[in-house]
Amino acid sequence: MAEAFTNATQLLQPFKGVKKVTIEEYFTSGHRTCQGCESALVMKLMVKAAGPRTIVLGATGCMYVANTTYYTTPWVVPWMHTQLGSSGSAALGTAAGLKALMKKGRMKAEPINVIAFCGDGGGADMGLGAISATLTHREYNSLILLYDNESYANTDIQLSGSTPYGANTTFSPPGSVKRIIHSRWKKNTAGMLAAGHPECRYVATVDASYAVEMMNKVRKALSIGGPTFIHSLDPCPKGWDYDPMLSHELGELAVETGIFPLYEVEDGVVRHYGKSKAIAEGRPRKPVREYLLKQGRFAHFTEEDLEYFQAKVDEMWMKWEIPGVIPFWKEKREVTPAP
Ligand SMILES: Cc1ncc(C[n+]2csc(CCOP(=O)(O)OP(=O)(O)O)c2C)c(N)n1
Ligand code: SF4
Ligand SMILES: [Mg+2]
Repeated sequence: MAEAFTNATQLLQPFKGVKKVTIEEYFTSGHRTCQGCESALVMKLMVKAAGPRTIVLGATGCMYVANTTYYTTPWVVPWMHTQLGSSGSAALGTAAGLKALMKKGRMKAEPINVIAFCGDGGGADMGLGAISATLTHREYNSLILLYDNESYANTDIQLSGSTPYGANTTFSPPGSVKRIIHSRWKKNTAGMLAAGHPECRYVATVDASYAVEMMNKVRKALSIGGPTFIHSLDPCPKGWDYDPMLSHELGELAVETGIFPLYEVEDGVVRHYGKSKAIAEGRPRKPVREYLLKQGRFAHFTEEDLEYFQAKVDEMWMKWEIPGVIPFWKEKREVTPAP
């Protein structure tokens, strides 16, 4: 049976517009996420894009806990929980296990999608080493999707390495003596993983406000083979403190202000997408205040804080070696502020 073994992937063609998206759902009712939870939408779109021959592995966090409460679950495909920092290990182990079973003839040789998801706490912080290791193994096909709600949300909104500068979290409440408790800039997780993993053929950023683009990036990641990585920015009404009806709008504003660039790195080639492409080509960005001031977690910001945030985002687009993707610059360049 060894001859029957194949390392092929499913060839998932992109959806050509919203009307061509398949109607079958593999993440259905039965979850208990908050109203307006964008991460739940990301799960739904992710597995819709992948289709039924898929195994989903979920690290601890909201998308594990709220999706498997008291023997209920919205998952229609096979699903397994893994430890908070082990999305990478689960992806690699499952892909290797499937390969071994198929090679030995213990199961039918066919391409099965392996997707492991993690939150920003689990992926950008605790499980970064395991993700990095997985991205070095070209012989195993898997996708790791990091859903970034910018906090350890499930345990009541503690700050992570992905929390934006200045945000109010349970670990960084603004005080009367010190207003900005969290004074570190957010990690550049996708850029870091793309730049440092030559065996990984595909890294992308997504935002569920641009749903078809998001699903097509998932399909590309699963089709291309080897280990791949996607970073999704997910508005979280509870942690970001806004009316749930604003989730979609905030997802758009994160891109339109240039705070969250949409791009992919495929075999070393960087492509900006949609509004991020226009911004990279010189189109003006919306001021960051339009995004920040819609969220209670930035309600304590003064003009000075807004200016600092704006200057850092300006730097991403005006100074970085590859705008919005790879930092570092060779020489001093003037920064043109947003209008
Ligand atoms: C090793 C370990 N430390 C701490 C916890 C407690 N814990 C469970 S979920 C969670 C938050 C995870 O945050 P993130 O990965 O960002 O996912 P989110 O809850 O935001 O969806 C924490 C700290 C745990 N389960 N395991
Ligand atoms: S806390 Fe945020 S990420 Fe968690 S279920 Fe609620 S909206 Fe979703
Ligand atoms: Mg989180």
